[in-house]
Amino acid sequence: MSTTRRIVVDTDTGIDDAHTLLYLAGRADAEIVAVTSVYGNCEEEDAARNIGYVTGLLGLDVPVFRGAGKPLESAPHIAGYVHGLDGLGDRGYHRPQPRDGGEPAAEALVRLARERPGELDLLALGPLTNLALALRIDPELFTRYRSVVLMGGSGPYPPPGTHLTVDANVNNDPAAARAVFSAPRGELVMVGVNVTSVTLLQEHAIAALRAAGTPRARLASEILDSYLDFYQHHWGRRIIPLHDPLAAGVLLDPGLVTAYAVGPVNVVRHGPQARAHLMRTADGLPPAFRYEPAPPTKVITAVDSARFVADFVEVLTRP
Ligand SMILES: [Ca+2]
Repeated sequence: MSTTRRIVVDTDTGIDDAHTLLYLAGRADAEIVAVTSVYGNCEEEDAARNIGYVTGLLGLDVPVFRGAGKPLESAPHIAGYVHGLDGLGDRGYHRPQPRDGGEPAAEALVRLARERPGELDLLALGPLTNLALALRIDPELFTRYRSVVLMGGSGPYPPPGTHLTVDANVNNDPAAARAVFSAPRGELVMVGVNVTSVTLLQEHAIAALRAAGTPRARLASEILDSYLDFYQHHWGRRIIPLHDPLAAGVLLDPGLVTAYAVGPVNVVRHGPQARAHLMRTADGLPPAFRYEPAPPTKVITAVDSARFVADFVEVLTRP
């Protein structure tokens, strides 16, 4: 049996999404079957252009299906101050529209899974709008994927006193996230900011990317500047979290996961911000309030960050 994971990537192609496509393309055990675009880090049109730009640089002939331009129930909030207005750090790249796959992203997500049941993995790296729209067409959609792995959510409730990080993917479209976390599934894996924001590409790793000179490493480091400008205000250092790449790493190598919990995930509001939490405290207990029942999600609570970051740098700097 082949150990290659055949992956459909749903992406709001900003900087860490581009890093993820570069990483997947460099892994011998991954095949990108199709890519669907969604607004989020940038406008949907820019996400599609960025998918075309990155796959073109890699020489990949992958169908691209255009997806949602806004959340289910509200206007999009585009974080141009994080990823640049164009999603790739405003480097002025020539980014023609990729050839259109010929059907909307939601329909493509359904068709691909029905054509190859149990064979494909779905990796969701943006707001969950396309997935929610696909679930309206086929409520059993997730059961047709080998697994669904998403970058999003915030893990269990954190220990009291912990700084709360908001995850843009859930916060951008809480209604879509609600639909996703309540849908029937085979395996749904949540790789949330509780683990991605502590999986850091530090100064020496960024220097290694800049020094490598390979096309993959060059693009990966060129687009970092606006991201570093933003994140330096978090830690006082020019380092970044590998949000989306870690989700790809967990999909390809579940051995990276050193701890996880399984249970219902609800989308909850803290003031203006929405978060997806496992309905468990940091001690593994149910929360003190009533919550909605939901099918079990595998919620990652710890990973071997050092091993993942080393692999990420190795793959991107390989000649
Ligand atoms: Ca993303």
